[in-house]
Amino acid sequence: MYRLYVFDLSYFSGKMEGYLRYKGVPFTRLEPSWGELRRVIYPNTGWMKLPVIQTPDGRWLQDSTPMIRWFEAEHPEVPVVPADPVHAFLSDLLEDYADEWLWRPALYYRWAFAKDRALYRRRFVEDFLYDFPLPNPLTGLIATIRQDWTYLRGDGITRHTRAHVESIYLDTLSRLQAILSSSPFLLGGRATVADFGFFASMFRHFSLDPTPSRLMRERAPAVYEWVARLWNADGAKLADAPLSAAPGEVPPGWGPLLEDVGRSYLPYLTANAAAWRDGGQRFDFEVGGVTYRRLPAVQYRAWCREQLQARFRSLDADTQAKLQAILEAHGAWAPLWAEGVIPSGYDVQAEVPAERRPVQLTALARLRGFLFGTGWNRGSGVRPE
Ligand SMILES: N[C@@H](CCC(=O)N[C@@H](CS)C(=O)NCC(=O)O)C(=O)O
Repeated sequence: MYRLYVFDLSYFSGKMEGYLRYKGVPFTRLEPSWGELRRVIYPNTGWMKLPVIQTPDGRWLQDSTPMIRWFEAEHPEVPVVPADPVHAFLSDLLEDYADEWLWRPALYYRWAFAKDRALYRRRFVEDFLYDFPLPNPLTGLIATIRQDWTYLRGDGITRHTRAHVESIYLDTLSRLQAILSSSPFLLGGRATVADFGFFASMFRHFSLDPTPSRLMRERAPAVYEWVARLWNADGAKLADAPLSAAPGEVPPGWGPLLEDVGRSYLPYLTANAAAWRDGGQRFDFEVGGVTYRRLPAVQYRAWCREQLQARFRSLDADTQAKLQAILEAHGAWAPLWAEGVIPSGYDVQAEVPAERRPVQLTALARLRGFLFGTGWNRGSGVRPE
């Protein structure tokens, strides 16, 4: 049995659990406390982040996207990567976009509004911080301040940018509503990695947190329905369900999402990777008429960009030509290659990207982990030479 470590309220945990349920891969579900996160997950992976999977032979896996690729290779039945290479690349691109670009609005809606914040202050303590050695109300207060510092103020959210952050959620809702009003999943009758990418935020944050959930129910009932459909779907029963697009075609309704990717996400990924390469901890990024200031340079996201470029280059010439035409038509070609290839150094020590090795933690790392958890970058965040 695989051992899946999750937080019940977490974005990427919901994505991973939804994926394993859909695939029919059996797993034991574990919800670690803060103490277990420090004692078990941190030394074995170098990071205090979930989801994490321990394989039956004792290996540790981390990061939902490479974990899904790992499972696709180990359990090829019920594939969620489309067979057509054009669809496969586009769904990888949307998965990555949804994973990383909806994170900021998801954290914003959870922690910026009084009702949501009060609920999650309490849930954090009851779900996993119950063994933090302070009285619960104080623990909840510290956790709230930490989320605000790390993911709101620390991620460029101010009164100047909040309308833009909200527009990312609201625009995504209308794009998904348009697709899911006439299709069970994003590419027709079966789920793909693109569905699981959007599921991360749409399930555990937007459909459940009071403020964005109300917006979803009012504006995008088909998205609300899709969240439950995906959670309940048995992929094995959908193996022959038809897709909504012929090989090589852009699936219906994906155009506006690809335009968002080209307009906002890929330029962000490039700015992030360039800041990482140049040794900066923080960088400013302008998009949609606003400037996000002092965004953290995130090594994992430099790796995401590197992976998208590598995946494109691994395709045959005919597929590359088709994809280039599609990406150009949606303004996503030039931004994919701006500044060329920027090595991330993220998984240099790993044989497979998802696999983690035990690490020696210094006393300082242990103390920092105890007080604040771990930050955006895993371990020391080794930069490539
Ligand atoms: N790249 C990772 C991200 C994992 C992640 O950010 N997990 C969040 C919960 S959704 C976490 O554990 N956060 C703890 C923290 O904020 O330190 C993935 O795809 O799984």
